[in-house]
Amino acid sequence: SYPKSQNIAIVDNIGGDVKFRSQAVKPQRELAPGECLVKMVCSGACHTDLHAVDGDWPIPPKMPLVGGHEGVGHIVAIGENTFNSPVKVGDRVGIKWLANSCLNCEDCRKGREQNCSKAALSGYTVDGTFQEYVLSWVYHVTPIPDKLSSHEAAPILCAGVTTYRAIKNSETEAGDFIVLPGAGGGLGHLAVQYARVRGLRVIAIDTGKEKRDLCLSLGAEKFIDFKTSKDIVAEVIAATDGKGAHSAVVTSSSSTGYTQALSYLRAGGTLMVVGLPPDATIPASVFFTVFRSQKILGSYVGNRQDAAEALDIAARGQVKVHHKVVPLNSLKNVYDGFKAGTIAGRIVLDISG
Ligand code: 8ID
Ligand code: ZN
Repeated sequence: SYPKSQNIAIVDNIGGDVKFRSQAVKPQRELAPGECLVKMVCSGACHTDLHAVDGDWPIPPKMPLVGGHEGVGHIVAIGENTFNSPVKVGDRVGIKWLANSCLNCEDCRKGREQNCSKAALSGYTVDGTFQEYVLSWVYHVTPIPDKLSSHEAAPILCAGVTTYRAIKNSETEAGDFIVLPGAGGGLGHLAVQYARVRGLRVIAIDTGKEKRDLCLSLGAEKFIDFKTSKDIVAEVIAATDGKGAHSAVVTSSSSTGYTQALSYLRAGGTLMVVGLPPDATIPASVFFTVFRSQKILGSYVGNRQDAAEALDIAARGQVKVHHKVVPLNSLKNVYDGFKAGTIAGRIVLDISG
């Protein structure tokens, strides 16, 4: 059993302030087959949550909106007549960006659940994890390995899964060079580590002493400060035996992170498009894309298998989330931190102890 009402963090309209109020929780008897209710312990805050509040992407979010898509909690109820549930009441599970999908269309069958036309997106098209009780779906919640604390697991559910998949698909091998613009942020600092797990040589790009120290401590072999560097392309080329990098995974939330990427990749190199700055384009020369055999690949979060793999690597201690824990009611300060670019690693919001 669980209470009839709960505390939520909600935004009423695009660009609006975060408000905290109480709202009814869906009663057990009203849960549809396949639905479950998860009592949140904590949730990471992703830059995407700020894009949603600002409404700066081409596809608008629902409003009013409870944001959040990196949550961990315990299942407190499952809809009656749920067929073959992979989880049970009491299980600790994660809620990621992809809250639900049909599992039967061509995209789902091919493992690209993210592209399902019926996908439900946490904290975007359905209410997300910045609340005490989240309505979710048993076939899509992510079991959390016992060895990981909830606070360490939460950011893996978006930042971890996304960078794990992007690096896995970056067409690189051990010993190759990978450039990571945005390396000091939430996605980026996990990208540094997932890249190291694969034996890649990391060139981190971001700004400021805190992010520099973080990236170098996580195993980047070079850090380039995008605010003070006079020539980012030349610095990357010099750091990569004069030939350029094999891949770049851009997790910068500003379009400038993409500007030089194709110029510092070597022939045959792969640009992984991950960061989602508003109104951004990737200007690529047709001639040089062909002449240098370069690839540009969009990479969108990850499927259930990517989530299991990314969590397993973290549970074995090979990737650690650098995080600060604050209460849910500091969400507005977190958004200010994203705007100012002052968050190194991730912030995890405590929802209930
Ligand atoms: O599935 C996806 N593709 C996906 C999943 C999750 C998040 C995409 N995202 C998107 C977010 O919507 C956001 O646009 O990835 C971007 C990064 O999310 P984040 O890691 O949560 O944001 P952050 O912690 O603010 O990190 C961004 C970093 O970029 C740096 C900033 O200093 C910050 O550390 N940065 C910027 I702004 N401009 C840069 C530049 N020109 C830069 N780093 C290098 N070069
Ligand atoms: Zn995210």
